[in-house]
Amino acid sequence: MDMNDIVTDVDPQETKEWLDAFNSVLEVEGNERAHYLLEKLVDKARRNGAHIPFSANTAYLNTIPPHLEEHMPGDPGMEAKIRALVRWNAVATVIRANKEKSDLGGHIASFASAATLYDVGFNYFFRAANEKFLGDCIYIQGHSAPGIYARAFLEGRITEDQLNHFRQEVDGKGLSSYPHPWLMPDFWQFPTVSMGLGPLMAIYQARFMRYLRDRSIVEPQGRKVWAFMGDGEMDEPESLGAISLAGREKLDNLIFVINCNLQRLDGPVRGNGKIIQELESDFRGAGWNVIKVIWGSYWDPLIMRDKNGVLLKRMEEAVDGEYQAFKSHDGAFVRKHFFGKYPELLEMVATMSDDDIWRLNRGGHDPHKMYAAYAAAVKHTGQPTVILAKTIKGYGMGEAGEGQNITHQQKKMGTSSIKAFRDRFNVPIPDDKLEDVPFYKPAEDSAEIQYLRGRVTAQGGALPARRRKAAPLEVPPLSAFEGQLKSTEDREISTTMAFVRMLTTLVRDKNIGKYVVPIVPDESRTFGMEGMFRQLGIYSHVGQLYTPQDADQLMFYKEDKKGQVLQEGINEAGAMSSWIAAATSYSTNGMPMIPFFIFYSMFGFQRVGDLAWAAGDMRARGFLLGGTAGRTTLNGEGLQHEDGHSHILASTIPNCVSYDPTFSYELAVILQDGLRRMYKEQEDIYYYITVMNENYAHPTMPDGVEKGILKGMYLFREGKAKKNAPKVQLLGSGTILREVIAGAELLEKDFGVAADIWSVTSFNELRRDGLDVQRWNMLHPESTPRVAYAESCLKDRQGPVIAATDYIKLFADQIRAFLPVHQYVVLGTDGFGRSDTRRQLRKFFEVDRHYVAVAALKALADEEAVPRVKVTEAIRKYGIDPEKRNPVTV
Ligand SMILES: Cc1ncc(C[n+]2csc(CCOP(=O)(O)OP(=O)(O)O)c2C)c(N)n1
Ligand SMILES: [Mg+2]
Repeated sequence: MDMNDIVTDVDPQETKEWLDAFNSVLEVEGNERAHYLLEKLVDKARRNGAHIPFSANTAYLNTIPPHLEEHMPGDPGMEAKIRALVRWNAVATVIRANKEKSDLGGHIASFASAATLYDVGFNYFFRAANEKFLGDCIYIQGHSAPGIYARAFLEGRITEDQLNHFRQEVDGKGLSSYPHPWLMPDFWQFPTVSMGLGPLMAIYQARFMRYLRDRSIVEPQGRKVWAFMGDGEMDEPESLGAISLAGREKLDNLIFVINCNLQRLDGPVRGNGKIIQELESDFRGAGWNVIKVIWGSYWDPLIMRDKNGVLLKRMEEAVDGEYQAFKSHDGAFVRKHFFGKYPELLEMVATMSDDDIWRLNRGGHDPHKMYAAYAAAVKHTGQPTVILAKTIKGYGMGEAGEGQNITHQQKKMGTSSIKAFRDRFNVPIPDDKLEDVPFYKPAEDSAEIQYLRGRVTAQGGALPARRRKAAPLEVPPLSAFEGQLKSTEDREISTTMAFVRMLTTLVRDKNIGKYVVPIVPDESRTFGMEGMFRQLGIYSHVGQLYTPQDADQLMFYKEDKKGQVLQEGINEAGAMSSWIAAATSYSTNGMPMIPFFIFYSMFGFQRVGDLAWAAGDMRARGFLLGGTAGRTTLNGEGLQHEDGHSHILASTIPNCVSYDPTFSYELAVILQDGLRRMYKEQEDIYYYITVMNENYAHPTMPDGVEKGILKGMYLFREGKAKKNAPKVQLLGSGTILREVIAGAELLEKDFGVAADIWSVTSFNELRRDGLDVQRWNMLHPESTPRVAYAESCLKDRQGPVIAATDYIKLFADQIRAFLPVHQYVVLGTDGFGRSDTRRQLRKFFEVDRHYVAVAALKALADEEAVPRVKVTEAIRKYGIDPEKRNPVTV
């Protein structure tokens, strides 16, 4: 209803008749019938050509009317007391951290606005994991962490000493600034503080839980995913980016709670509009159940008396900037500027004092309203629910920040504000102690603590809490990949093809096959994985409601409720979120899953890098496969597709282990060991492996190379040297190793140089090993120095070392410090890619066999092992233009 029309109602009598008729339908026949009639009327109007403007909004009122609110059980007075203590300890945590040690930071205002949202959830709705129940998943807004610690302190799970070490983690006992499973692995489950990732990951978490249920891997228990977020956070594309998926998939195990305190860091979220109304229409449009909790109980009598709709009109016309300003002042200000606009409204509050007006609360600060919203949300079926709770940022901070634009950054409060805060929440701290802002915890046998314990028991345990391990899986031995360890003879295949065969072996494995989760963002055909559509089925909660176009084909497009493949559409961020849900299933579901997310390597780390970082924090275990990898391997596709740096990005994630293998046996060794480390030993690491689409023959695995493959390099072939021939050490990875092998042959044949060839499966792992050794040696100056693995490989070898890869030079350059005193020359693919044939691209980027040979000869010439003229000779012989422009700059 457009409230502006009320004033211009041309026939109030007629309006009244219609409304009376409608009211009697509502009362006698109920909501559904009333809705049906409305739809009929709208349809009739449209068919007659009436233009009825679309509105996905409802009035700016609570969605649940007071008479339909479910009542909160328990003792509200006692809960208010406990909540006050949580508030106090949260504030004390931050103030103390910024008092004694300067600049540790922390946030007061966010939790101050959200305290009731969490409190009601913890008391009645969030169910912990225990022997009988796997636990609800709670995504807590990062900046609310102090409040969560404060509650855990009252529960006896966190000590005062720990609170005193908020944000002081280095010595081991401190509390992390935000939810980080890496830092507090028994406490935090979900990293949320990079805004937008929490909402996105929560949607895919809910979806993955449904997948596990539909595939009968985890029994249905009615678990819920609760995700808390800020209204400012909703501006992140990631926050809203997947809500249509949640609506489409009818994820009724998912509840979003958006704390609409109308402010973000700098100022209002929608000063000139209304964030709650905007989000309501977004979510309703995406098929969600929307519950608005705007007004607290003190408003109910006023709203009831608003027969002519003037109050609602005023509520609708005020913008968020005004609502924020109202609550940064006082009751008199609200009377003047809110109610004062219309005489009827002034009249309505005439008998109320300014204090009474000030007490008119917002929905998100009213536990009864929040309880009713949560109770409705958990019962709602067929749709995900979003609760839009209106609150005040910095609630209770008074002049130190309540409703003020500066409040987000407030880490300190003056003594008078602390005193006001204490008085407002009735915390029993005497005046002479206030300066110190001490923590407060009632005695163990106090009514408060006993009550709190009762709530924890009723909810099945305390939250948040994280499971570290699950039962290990039985991992197949390397011999399971026998086919990949042998030569392909004349058959030319790509490492992608080899990978798909290994994946096929794995899904057929009787012990772990069903736990494998292949994930693709609309690229199955690119990677030759379309056979899996039919073999494994594509997961769809509703099965397949149509006969696919290719039903008569062997490998038709099969959607299935029990499908194993997650086909995420063109959606790397969503696919990555699915992968994270699967890769942390050992923790969230007590059921290890083995996800393989295969994507265009260029649309991997650089596209979803922040999620990859969060995956590290979350201790994800699984495989990421960068397909069509390398800057010159993906011929034809050009600048936006050719990846020359994903390995560098992968190397920045401390627990991501990465490899760039060339041959299928290398891939088999890496994969099998990855399974062993992650699923048997339960190491909190994940893998990034690049695979290519270039076809070539693969040799049989040489004896005894497994260890070297895993450590990062091994001797692939010894140079055939005539006595006294000059020697070089050639290093290569991925498809460029083949250019290195060809380069060695040229050197031998054309210049009589003997080249040892090393397959470097991981420059990244070699660097990690080298750094570790270097550090140990620095700290143990008088012990026998340890030797980096790369050095141990090359120290007894002769000649300069030349490395070539399909990645930027930095990739191979990483090991420079850990080589023996040899010269080290690196070739790589710095610069923007372009479309052409592989041969042309390798020439352009100067990583082909000819450049390998020239680089080796130049290095030898610098050591006076060959005359310089030999280099010139090679340049001429191989048709290289010395005046060619540097590929980095063109
Ligand atoms: C991706 C990202 N960008 C920026 C920030 C920095 N930041 C932290 S909190 C915040 C404002 C949050 O506002 P809102 O979501 O409304 O939460 P509130 O504190 O108001 O509850 C910003 C910009 C961040 N944490 N993550
Ligand atoms: Mg906000």
